[in-house]
Formats: sequence, C-alpha cells, structure tokens
Amino acid sequence: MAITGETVARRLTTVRKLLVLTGAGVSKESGIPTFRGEEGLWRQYRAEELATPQAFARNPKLVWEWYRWRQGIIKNAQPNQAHLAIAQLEIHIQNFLLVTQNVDNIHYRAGSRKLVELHGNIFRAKCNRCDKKYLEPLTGELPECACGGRLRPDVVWFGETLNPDDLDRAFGFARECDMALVIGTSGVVQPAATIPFLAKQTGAWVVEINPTPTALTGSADIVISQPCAEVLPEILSLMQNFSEAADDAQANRD
Ligand code: BJW
Ligand code: ZN
Repeated sequence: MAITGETVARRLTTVRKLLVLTGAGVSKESGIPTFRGEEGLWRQYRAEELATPQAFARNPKLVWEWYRWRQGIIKNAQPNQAHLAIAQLEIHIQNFLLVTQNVDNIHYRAGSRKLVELHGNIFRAKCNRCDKKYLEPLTGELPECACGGRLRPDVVWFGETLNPDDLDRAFGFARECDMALVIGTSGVVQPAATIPFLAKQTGAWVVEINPTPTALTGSADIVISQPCAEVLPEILSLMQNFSEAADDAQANRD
C-alpha cells in the first residue's frame, strides 16, 4: 500500500479522539447509488428535486416511490469492507464517533454503535402533523398516521433543520478530535460539509478518502484517492500490526 496509508495507520495507533465522517461513497461498493453525478439520477430526477418538503407536498406518491425503490436496494445490500473496518475502528479506539450522512442504516448493520445519523434513517417514517415516529414496513401507497396526518420518510430534506442534539454532538466532537477521517462524501451539503473544517480549525489531522477531488481536498492533511472498501481494511490491518509491534517492544522492555 502507498506510503499515505501507512502514515494514516501509524497515526491511528496514537490517536486520542477519532471522528469518522461518511457519505454515500462508503455504501457505493455495497451497490447503493450515490446522489450526485450521472449515476445519482433516478428516472429523470436529481436528488435535489425529490429530497425536499416541496416535492413531497406536490407529489407525495412520486417521493414515496423513490424511497421505496431505494429501500429495496438497501435491504438487499450487504455491508462492505469499509463499513466493517469502520466498525472495527470503534472497537480499537476508545474515544470515537462516527457521523454519517447516510440514511441506509448499513453502518449499524456492520456493527457501529457510536453513531450519529445526521440525515435520519430511511427505515423510519414520521407524521407530518404530530411527528409520531413509525418503523417500516408501512402499508399503502400513501401511509397515514393514527391522527390522520400524512406519513413521510424520517429523513432530513433540503431546507429542513437537522436534529439539534445530533448536530451539537457532531460539531462538539469535531472541535475536540485530534484526527478526522472523511470518507466518501462530496462535501457540498451543509451543515455536514462544515464538520471537517471545524476539526481542521481546532488542530485535528484530517484525512480524506475519496477517488474524486472535493472542496476539502486542498485542505486535507492526507488524501487517499482510492475506493474506501479497498483502502480501509489495509489501513486497519497495518494499524493492528503496528500496535502489536509496539506492545511487543513494550513487553521486551518490561
Ligand atoms: C467514494 C467511492 C468509494 C464514490 N470510496 N468515496 C450554506 C450554504 C449554501 C447552502 C446551504 C447552506 N446551509 C444550508 C444550505 C442549504 C442546503 C445545502 O447544503 N445545499 C447545498 C446543496 C448547496 N442544506 C440544507 O438544506 C440542510 N438544512 C439546513 O442547513 O437547515 C438550516 C437551513 C435551512 C434553510 C436555509 C439555510 C439553513 C439539510 C440538508 C439535508 C440533505 N439531505 C439529503 C437527503 C437525505 C435523505 C435521503 O437520503 O433521501 O442528504 S441530500 C443528499 O446529500 C443526502 C446526503 O446525505 C447528502 C450528502 O451527499 P454525499 O453523501 O456527500 O453524497 P454524494 O453523492 O454527493 O457524494 C458521494 C461521494 O462519494 C463523491 O465525492 C464520490 O467521489 C465518492 N465516492 N465512490 C470513497 N468507493
Ligand atoms: Zn400524526
């Protein structure tokens, strides 16, 4: 593996507080389409045209149809090596937080528990009148709440605010961490896109893993331009080797 991966692995053996921020690219190798670029299109629509309260008010059937289509893909997908490696990092590094923009629940399925889902979860719904939460599967093309209100996916659409507790937790951790791994996000959607810059401003070492350059690329301390499901398992195994070597050296001194 390239020298950059080794450098990241060495840093991970001494990290005090690690933040991992993920986006759609982390689930790409599980077969789940990302949002932007050609492959982000669903029929002729772009995500920005469907993931809004206005789109839901105008055509709730169309929006539900898009979410049902995505739910189907996600249900049949499996966690990939990147999800699994991130779950392992949580086990090895005590002071850890995973902040994901993904709504696919796959980090959880891979074992991650110290997890903030900034944009919600596609397998939950909520009432647009009384805010009651429901778990999928729901019946009917246009599911309704017991109160008569309309149910909608429990995700954060453009123009809507994020859960303030989740955002505080993510921003607070970003300000305190000494290393941030930013994986598979184009970094165009706010406020999530601010997180790596907050970490950087307060002195953290920022690593980007993304085959395509983003607005963060120029500011990151290390950029690994490869698919994350290839790179992360290698970094994890190098990190474990370095830790074991350090433990052995310590044991020899004792
Ligand atoms: C790989 C890979 C591999 C591929 N390995 N990498 C300040 C300035 C300007 C605008 C705003 C602003 N503040 C707020 C706004 C408005 C708006 C916004 O940011 N707009 C911008 C687009 C300009 N933000 C909001 O409205 C947010 N709310 C808010 O701020 O409230 C307060 C407020 C309201 C109104 C006005 C002002 C303030 C809410 C944002 C909610 C975003 N929701 C969505 C949908 C969620 C539900 C669903 O899933 O349907 O979240 S949009 C969509 O984008 C989804 C994603 O989580 C999010 C981010 O996308 P992500 O993950 O980065 O995916 P991609 O596809 O963009 O990128 C994939 C990357 O992976 C690429 O870079 C690839 O190269 C890479 N990749 N394979 C590693 N194998
Ligand atoms: Zn209701």
